[in-house]
Amino acid sequence: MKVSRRKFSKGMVLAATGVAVAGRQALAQLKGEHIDTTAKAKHPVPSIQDTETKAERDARLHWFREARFGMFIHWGLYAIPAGRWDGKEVPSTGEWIMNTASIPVADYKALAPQFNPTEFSAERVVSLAKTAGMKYIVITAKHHEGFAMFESKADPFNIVEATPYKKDPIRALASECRKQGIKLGFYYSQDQDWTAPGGAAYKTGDHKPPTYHWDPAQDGSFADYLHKKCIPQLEELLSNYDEAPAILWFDTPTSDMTPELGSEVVKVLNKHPKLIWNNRLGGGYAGDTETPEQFIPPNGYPGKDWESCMTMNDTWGYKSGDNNFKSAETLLRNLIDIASKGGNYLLNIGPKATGEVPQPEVERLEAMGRWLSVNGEAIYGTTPTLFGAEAGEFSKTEKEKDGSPKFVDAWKWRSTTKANEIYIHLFEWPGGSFKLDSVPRTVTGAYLLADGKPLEVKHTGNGVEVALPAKPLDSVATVLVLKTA
Ligand code: H79
Repeated sequence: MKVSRRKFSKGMVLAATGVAVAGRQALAQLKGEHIDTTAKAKHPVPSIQDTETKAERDARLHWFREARFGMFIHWGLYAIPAGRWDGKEVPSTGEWIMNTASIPVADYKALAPQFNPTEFSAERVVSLAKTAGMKYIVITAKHHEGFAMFESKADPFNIVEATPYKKDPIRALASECRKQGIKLGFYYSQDQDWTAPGGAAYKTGDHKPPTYHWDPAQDGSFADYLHKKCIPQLEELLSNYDEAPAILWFDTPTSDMTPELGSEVVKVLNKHPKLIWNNRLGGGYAGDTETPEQFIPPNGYPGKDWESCMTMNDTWGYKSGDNNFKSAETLLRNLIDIASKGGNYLLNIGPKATGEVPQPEVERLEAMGRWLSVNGEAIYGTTPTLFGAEAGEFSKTEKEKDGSPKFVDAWKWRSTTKANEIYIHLFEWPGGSFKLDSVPRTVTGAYLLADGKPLEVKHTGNGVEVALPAKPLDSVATVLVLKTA
């Protein structure tokens, strides 16, 4: 079946207006809303979040809170069609091509014998993440397409058994991450699986309820899929890679993941007390992290752990025709914005079917790394701004589609905090001096992080005025440090 732009648009509208209930739930989650905060009482098996103390949770999440910047990797068979099917551009993100173009299971599975990523180098990918200043990596072990990018005894549709490559890139990454001292997490699509009988499909779009499958080969029992493929593969991922995974990153829960079935997964997760897992398991489990997708929440999620996952262009999985890349400046300002609100930035790369990382992605990560090598102190291990109004304000007139007031960002500066420092990330260079009307600490000195030269500080009532040199030291963001007591 071919996809027309008109049909696709209808799917988007349905999803955007949340017509299907499960779709609405999943979209709420993408918007970062907590699904059900009273979940604790409702799920049959308590999860670690239900049973641990605050001190235990703080210890478990310590590295994640310090990290601030991670690499998402979307890599699978979808990198082969790279956004094109039957000679046409398919108008969705690359990793959704099977669903959007309604590709039958057998045709999609026929991609596996063509997958031979001989240019993949775990050493280069991990080095790239390190150069960028990233502290962790999360890679798609299995996306909605159902193809395991790891060696699996539980299901033959995997990179070792079904491709000429025959190697396990997750194993190579795990050993390289250990060597280079960076954490590794696994994305695993636990609910949607478009090639396993019984696996779910997102309950929205052009396909027909109740299953939204497009090929009878997808039909079956979700519980069977969960017990025969999902849980055994999660067990493999949790036990075959030494200290990895530090994170399990679930996605797009549907109504198929009942509290009972979700609790079957949680029994497995509970055996790994250091594991961090996100809020997308389903079944009423809140998980550890809020996961705003493709946006930065205006005020973060005060008191919660969170991570904005975002693409550099408009796709997660590689799409040959997508060159709509954000500038390194925008990406860096996003990182700073997120850090100032207490979150992490999980920034995506989409390697090609050969295993190469697209050059525009490499260049942007290298530019971010150059800034972080000078200014990282103002990002890693920081806590949120002590101010707040600098991020922007809710409009009194403009509304979002759902009727809530629209947040209008301001991009003059952001702030992050440590015990004895307030960092001011200046995007716009103020002429002569930088003024703060009110500082909730005593400022004892000031300098620019990039050169360390002392700057004159005037105390003005509750505030300060810091004399600045004529020009910024970095055109993207120059960090002013206020030493505080
Ligand atoms: O893995 C990435 C996405 O593939 C995944 N989450 C991130 C991390 C994700 N799967 N589903 N969704 C996000 C939400 C679904 C959005 C949809 Fe659509 C809108 C489905 C149908 C309309 C986007 C546009 C996908 C197909 C067309």
